[in-house]
Amino acid sequence: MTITITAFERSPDGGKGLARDTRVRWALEEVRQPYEVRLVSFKAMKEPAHLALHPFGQIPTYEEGDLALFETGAIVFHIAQRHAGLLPDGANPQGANARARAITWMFAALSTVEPPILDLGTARLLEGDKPWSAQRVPLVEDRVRNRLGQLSRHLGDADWLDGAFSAGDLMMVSVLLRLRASGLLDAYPNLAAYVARGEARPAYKRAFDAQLAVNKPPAG
Ligand code: GTB
Repeated sequence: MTITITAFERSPDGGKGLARDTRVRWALEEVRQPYEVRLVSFKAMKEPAHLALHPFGQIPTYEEGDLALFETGAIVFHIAQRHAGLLPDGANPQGANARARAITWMFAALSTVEPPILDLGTARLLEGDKPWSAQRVPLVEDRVRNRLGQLSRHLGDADWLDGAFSAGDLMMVSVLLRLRASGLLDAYPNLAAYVARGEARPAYKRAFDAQLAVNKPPAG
């Protein structure tokens, strides 16, 4: 069955991997599933046809036959459940536990690490002109540093969060990538190296290149 995802017709970052279709593309590339991309404008995202797929009028969405999904956590989890390569095989009790832990890291990325990172983006970009911004930004930065310190201590000198690369790492690296421009990751060399390891995966590179190609300015 054909898999179709949606992505920005024009991504605000010029297709440099920050829009969330990157993590879905990456997951599909890891499990070697071909997919099609329907590009949507900001206007089309708020129109009934797209709202029928995504009640919040956002990208990405995922369609496969009768199934339509939104939320990158649910989409990547679905891909990982359906295809081998992103979660440990849960057939035996040890594998089942490893699989549960990898899923735990997906949730940790989305519900514990991503929120302060998103807050920082909001504080810096959307609220930078508010009179209280100079007080708020350092507070949010401290919350991000707190999470990075905790994650850095857990990772130690391991390559991945829990044994082999999993959907948990895919999600965590995707979340941390959003911090690159802030410079906050630089204080945690093991996390910076972790993110670089994620980006060096051939599947990530294919996903990144495909997104960039969409956003390339026309020649001439
Ligand atoms: N929780 C949802 C998920 O994980 O799927 C969040 C989806 C989401 O935030 N989608 C954004 C969107 O559609 C695009 S990714 N926004 C349009 C809208 O809400 O109207 C967020 C994003 C966009 C662009 C950049 N960038 O260019 O730097 C970074 C992140």
